[in-house]
Amino acid sequence: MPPRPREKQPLPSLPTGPLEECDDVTTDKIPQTAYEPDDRKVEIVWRNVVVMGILHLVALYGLYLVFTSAMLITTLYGVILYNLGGFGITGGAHRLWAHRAYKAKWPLKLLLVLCQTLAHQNSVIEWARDHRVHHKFQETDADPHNAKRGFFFAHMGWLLCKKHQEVKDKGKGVDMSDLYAEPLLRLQHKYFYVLMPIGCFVLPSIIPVVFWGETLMNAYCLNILRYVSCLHGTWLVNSAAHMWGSKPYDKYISSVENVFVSFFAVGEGWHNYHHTFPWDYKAAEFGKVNWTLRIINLFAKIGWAYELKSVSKEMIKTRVHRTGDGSHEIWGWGDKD
Ligand code: ST9
Ligand code: ZN
Ligand code: ZN
Repeated sequence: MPPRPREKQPLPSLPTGPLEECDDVTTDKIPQTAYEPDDRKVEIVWRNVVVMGILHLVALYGLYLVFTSAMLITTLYGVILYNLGGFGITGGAHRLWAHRAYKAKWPLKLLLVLCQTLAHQNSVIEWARDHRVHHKFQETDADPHNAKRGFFFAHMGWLLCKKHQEVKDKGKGVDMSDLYAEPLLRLQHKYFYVLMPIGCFVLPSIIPVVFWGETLMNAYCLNILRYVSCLHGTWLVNSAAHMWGSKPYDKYISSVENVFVSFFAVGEGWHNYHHTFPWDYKAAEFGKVNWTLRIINLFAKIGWAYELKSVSKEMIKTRVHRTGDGSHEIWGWGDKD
């Protein structure tokens, strides 16, 4: 007799609801899906593999040019663009729009959208949708970059294949109405494939040629290097900061505190804190290696950023004692922020 096909277990119902539920309640008790690894059929999107492959080759050549023929000012310009794009992701797509951790006046929103377009990690709306789904269903198949599927998948593999059906099914329940209500975000989303090529590739490559006489080849390749580096800086938060580091706030989740990631991710490596208290605009308990925090604070001084949400010391302390791994003393020692 042929073996009976394995019966699928019914999926447990996952919590759905408003963004406010993305707090310790959901991160603590997220149920696992009944999918077996066998059900995770990987449907590779070859277009993305080819595009990413070419981008990486050009970036490597750009790195070679940095040490051979590029002008120093072009390299410095690349570092500045890396940080500007990074701030568009951290201060804009992440803390402002995905988490609503603070409010911003329109000039800051405009600046953030421009910087986020420079970083090209999809439109703010698409970025924030994937990220809200990541928080809500972390480490399940509904998490777009589920770290349980290994370093490469969490880092960049998830962008090279079709999303798991669970991401789409469960993702539908995540409220995005607040972002669609913002005309600036709707505009960026609608015209993304016009704005992004100009903002991320054309203008950044032309500026060094026009303003300080760099060759187009050097300017173009160094800009691709800047773009690809910024992608990896961001992707490290999904991979390394879900694998290697301490868990002072919640030892039951995979995200960790990782200073190395924080350095490259403009302050977003304090990921155990962030998943425990996702509404905190600091995305960390302290101000160490948190460039994004410094910049938001500067904007708060001139009134462009306001209603900054945070977490009381008392709440952090209670949580550290309840679910921390005991490493809090090491990280918090001597910090006066
Ligand atoms: C990039 C993004 O790199 C990186 C994000 C990283 C996030 C990190 C977060 C960490 C914290 C913050 C740290 C910041 C640090 C910054 C440091 C800076 C130095 N919910 O997607 P499709 C449905 S992008 C609900 O095509 P496929 C929906 O109906 C890099 N529904 O799925 C959708 O239709 P529509 C450049 C969802 O076909 C439909 O499915 N960009 C959801 O499986 C189809 O959606 C690329 O490489 C959801 N979450 O294709 C492009 N998702 O949209 C990569 C989908 O019309 N993307 N649905 O509503 C792709 O090519 C494709 O998405 C795919 C999947 C091939 C990956
Ligand atoms: Zn995460
Ligand atoms: Zn987040």
